[in-house]
Amino acid sequence: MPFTASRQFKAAPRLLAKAEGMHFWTPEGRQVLDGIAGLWCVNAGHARPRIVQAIAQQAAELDFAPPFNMAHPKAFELAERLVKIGPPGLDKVFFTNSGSEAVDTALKIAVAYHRARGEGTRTRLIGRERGYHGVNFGGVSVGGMVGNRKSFGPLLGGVDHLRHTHDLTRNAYSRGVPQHGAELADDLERLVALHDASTIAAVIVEPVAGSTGVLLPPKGYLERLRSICDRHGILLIFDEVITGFGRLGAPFASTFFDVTPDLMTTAKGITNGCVPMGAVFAKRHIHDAFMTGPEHLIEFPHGYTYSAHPLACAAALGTLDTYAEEGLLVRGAAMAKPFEDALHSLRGLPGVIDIRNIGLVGGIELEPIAGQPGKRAFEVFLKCWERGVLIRTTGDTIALSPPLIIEKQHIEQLVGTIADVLTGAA
Ligand code: PXG
Repeated sequence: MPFTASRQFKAAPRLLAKAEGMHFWTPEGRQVLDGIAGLWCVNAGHARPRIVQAIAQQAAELDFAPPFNMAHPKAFELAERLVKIGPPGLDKVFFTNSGSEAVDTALKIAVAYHRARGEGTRTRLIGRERGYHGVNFGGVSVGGMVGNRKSFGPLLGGVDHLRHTHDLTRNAYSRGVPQHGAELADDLERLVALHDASTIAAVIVEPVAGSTGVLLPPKGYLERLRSICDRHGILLIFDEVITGFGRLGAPFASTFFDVTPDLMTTAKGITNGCVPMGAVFAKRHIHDAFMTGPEHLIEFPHGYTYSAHPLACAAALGTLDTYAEEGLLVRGAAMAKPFEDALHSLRGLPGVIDIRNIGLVGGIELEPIAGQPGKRAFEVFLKCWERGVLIRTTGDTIALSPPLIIEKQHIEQLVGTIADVLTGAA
């Protein structure tokens, strides 16, 4: 099983058999509140009719169309719809089937782009400590979660990492973005001084890091990273696999922070999690740099059998319709305050050492049990599950990312259950 303690799971399996709106049901019919939108992906809630119908109709009409040398209309319709809601200037889209594939695709685009424009020495990729960019070799190489890296050999060569931005001594219990740490972006200048800008293709960061434990960018940090990249001709890639599609209360983190990357990776919420899909958004000039040479030759030798799969495109179009009809891409802004207040009410409960929040993302960091990192949070996860609430934990941080349709009573149940578990209430 993916990222699961398999023996522990086999001993006491946790199964889900049905889902609708804010809830799952187990095979025995027990209702479970979804506090994490599946895995940061079911942003509009479960089993939304427009998406269900779109997938069913598409399967009957055109189940598959080869994406090499051929195409189907919905792929272009979807790309056009996406660039309308995306950050300004990112008006070209390449489809993949997951966030991991989107990341590796974006890294390949970055390196090939510099080569196409005659700067083939720019091959180095810069990630960040504690970053998560999926599980393929490129993404793990630029990623910075040691548990995901240490077992897999030397990974990609020519990769370096910025320092992470997590700083409990200065920023504990910040509401929204932390005040301190913009200067950590200057770490990129250190890497430029070490490697020389002429060797660096791109920097990839999550605008808000999720998997590693909900780490928010310090105020001014992303702006500073953007300007250092500009100064040195380095492409800036935002990995928006979890922040895309309304998670922060704006369509993308890029929109929220008003910092525009050169490439942006997305997945998850693009289809509301219903059909696997990812997409890389690129600035037009990056796309155009490839459009040279003889016209019968392939400009970008990359892609997947299931790129722009018809079912995924149909699901994504149904998803965008649902988001638009219900204002979901900005609903997180309206719900952010009640969510923030509820989360911060946990301050002072046993074991809690920090609370972080932005939009509809919450992080509750717990003091690890000495010598047993991760155990305390995992026990909270198990107890919440027993009490009908699904949360996520990573290390000793509880990460919350509920569907964007969440109402106040769900926030109360979600946070109230965590409070009961932390205080040991029955
Ligand atoms: N980039 C980022 C920023 C992600 O969060 C990926 C890439 C990879 O996406 P795929 O579709 O290949 O899984 C992710 C995935 C969690 C959790 O609970 C987060 C992810 C996946 C599973 C669990 O934090 N993010």
